[in-house]
Amino acid sequence: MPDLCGIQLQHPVINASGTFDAIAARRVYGDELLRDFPFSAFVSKTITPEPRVGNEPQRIWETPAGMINSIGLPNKGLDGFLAEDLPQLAELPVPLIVSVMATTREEFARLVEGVGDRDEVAAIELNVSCPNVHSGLIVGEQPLETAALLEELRPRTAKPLIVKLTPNVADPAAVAVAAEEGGADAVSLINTLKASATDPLTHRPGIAAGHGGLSGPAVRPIAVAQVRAVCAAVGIPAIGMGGVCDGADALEFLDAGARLVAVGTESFRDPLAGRRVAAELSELLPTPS
Ligand code: RRO
Repeated sequence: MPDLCGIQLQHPVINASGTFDAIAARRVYGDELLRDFPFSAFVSKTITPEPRVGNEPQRIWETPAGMINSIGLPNKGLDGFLAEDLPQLAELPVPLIVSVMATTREEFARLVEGVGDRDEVAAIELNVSCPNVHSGLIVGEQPLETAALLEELRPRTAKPLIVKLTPNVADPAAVAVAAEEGGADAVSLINTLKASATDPLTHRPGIAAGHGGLSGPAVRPIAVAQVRAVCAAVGIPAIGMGGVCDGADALEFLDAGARLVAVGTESFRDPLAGRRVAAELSELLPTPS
């Protein structure tokens, strides 16, 4: 059984934040979803201190072997999440990881303390890599900013802190090392790759925001390369993701050094993909003796 920062998991396949709405899925599949949950841990959609409506549509653009998104973090804010979503997510039969994002260290601290105080929460993912919020600095693009953020947050919770890394830098391993030195317990990668597309009918960007983040099978070789580089540079565990569609894809990430693998874009095509990927992966892994 894999272990992530002391959290025991039934198998190595979890979801990528923002790609599986467990509350909506429960409405569709009922308690059947809980009996055979697709993932061994659940990562929430990223929340921010205050509610956000997200970006103007068009928010998604299909590309060859992938898609570009610029959703822009729609969410209920910390108080809305704690009051409305957390009780429902706590009913899932797997550990809960809450993803948080803010634009200042103080706001990050408010999120980490607010979420970290709750027994229902097993770990916190710090999203320092969203490509779709125009707040100026993306913390995860700079090792020094990443280390400073971790040094601020580390003393504020005993819960494991996972840093979600951006692929949009020359040296993701340098950011991962900074996160580790700041006290992170794990890293997850990759978030989406900065991308754009032109609508052939309007000759304007297909995404209203002008650009967004690319995900899906198209990004997998880049993700595998970055996971390999990060795992060679840090001692903390990595959660690898980027275009995982089947068990063989998942194995690529484990072979690159990842402890766990996340399924993202594939869940939009097949909401139960996580379950299938986990089953296929277990066929490919050697049986423990
Ligand atoms: O909401 C989004 O637009 C979004 C987020 Br928070 C993220 O981390 N990565 C992404 O591709 N989209």
